[in-house]
Amino acid sequence: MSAVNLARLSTFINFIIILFLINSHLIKAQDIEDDIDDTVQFESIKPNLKVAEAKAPRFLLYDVNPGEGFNLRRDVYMRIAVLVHELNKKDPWILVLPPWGRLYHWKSRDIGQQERVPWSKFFDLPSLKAFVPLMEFEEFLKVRDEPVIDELYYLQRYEEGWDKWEQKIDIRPCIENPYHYDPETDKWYGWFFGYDNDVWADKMECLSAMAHAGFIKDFLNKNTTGRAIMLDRAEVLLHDHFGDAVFWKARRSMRFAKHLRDIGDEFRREHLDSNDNDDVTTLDPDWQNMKRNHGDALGGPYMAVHLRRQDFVIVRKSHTPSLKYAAKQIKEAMEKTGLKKIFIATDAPDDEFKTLSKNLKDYKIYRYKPSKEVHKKYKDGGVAIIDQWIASHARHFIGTQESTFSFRIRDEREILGFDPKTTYNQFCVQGEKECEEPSKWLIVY
Ligand code: GFB
Repeated sequence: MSAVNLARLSTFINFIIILFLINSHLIKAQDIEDDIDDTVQFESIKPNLKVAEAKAPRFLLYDVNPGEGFNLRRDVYMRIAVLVHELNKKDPWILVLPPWGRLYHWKSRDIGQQERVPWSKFFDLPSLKAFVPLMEFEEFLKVRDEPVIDELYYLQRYEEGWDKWEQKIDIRPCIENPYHYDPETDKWYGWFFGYDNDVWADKMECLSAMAHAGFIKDFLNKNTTGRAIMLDRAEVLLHDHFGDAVFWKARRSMRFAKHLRDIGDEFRREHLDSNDNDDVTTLDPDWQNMKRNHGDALGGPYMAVHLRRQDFVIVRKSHTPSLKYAAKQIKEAMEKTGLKKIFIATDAPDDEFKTLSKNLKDYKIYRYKPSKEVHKKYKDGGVAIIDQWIASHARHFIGTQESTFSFRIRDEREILGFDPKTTYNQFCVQGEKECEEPSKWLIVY
């Protein structure tokens, strides 16, 4: 064989070895069902080459009390996302996003099913993934051999109550239990995000908890061995550090899906003379690079209010103003700011909206109403996000006391860089003694 051919042969053999190495490593990386302590080594090919100490990731699933609304659920997501972020400092864990569904406030009946809704319908997944490793539930089902959750823990309070708040968690008899055991199959069944009997748990226990989310880390690391662990009633766990830089990273990563932002932006342009250039609200493509100072954002030339009605009128009666009194407060703020247009985000039925509008005759009032097509495609959740997006870009904002829907608009405005004076305003109830500014949770980087 000539020297040239020998050199060619040697290059070819090297190429095959590299291909083999890359391929073995890729297969290993994809094989997330492998044993936890697998080590990827290639001693037989090249002595001393240790590619990685690969641990197969575990999965953390969670769910929330069925009665809770969309924005409270977003808050619980942040607690769990921070927990998974912390878990990943030691071992690889993947957060499995609970599909949206069965929400009490999603009442539209003519837009098809509002269950098993993936997060990508509402949020930008690459942005979420930049904070914590995660996947949709459907993806989780694909990577599992069987649709099984190895260990399910139903969080609950301590039945005996407590005198002193201290962090603790204990396996306890269930106070209530929405899951049922089938002795024939030896499996636990339940609602499971609308997947019902298509998914099951091998083991189910109740866990009394009085703790911040991070406190459960040790329990997960030491007391569980399954690959997929689910925490139901995750709202029982509190924020580790509400309002710190990690909290805000999790919050900043919750960017709304572009298709919803685009619809909101179009409404701003068409009806409210508002665009990012003039309003100084342009988003950096990557949230991790976006850092705004208070007062950087100007906002569109309109005032936005979030007026929560429906169940609030009954359960938060003492903090929910009458329509007439709400209109009076809007008028006062319009006079103060000199703005002429009002954007109203509300869950009020049409007749209440008419009453409110009658009391605001001197101003141009706007409410976002989706086309049938948009409503069907993006559901009640998508419409709520579009409302929040438009309200977040207003020059002045007034929210409803104690509504997490209003809280999320305020955080969005923090991210965009609004002056807190334009953000932390809320409706008062006539004669209410303690109606002050809402608590300020200013952004921290
Ligand atoms: O988001 P959320 O947890 O806020 O629940 P609160 C309120 C839901 O009502 C929203 C609809 O997710 C929407 O589906 N909604 C409210 C709105 N305001 C608007 C709006 O301006 N526009 C649109 N399109 N939809 C808590 C609940 O609600 O209120 C609790 O989380 C409980 O479960 C409590 O019901 C009384 O914090 O306001």
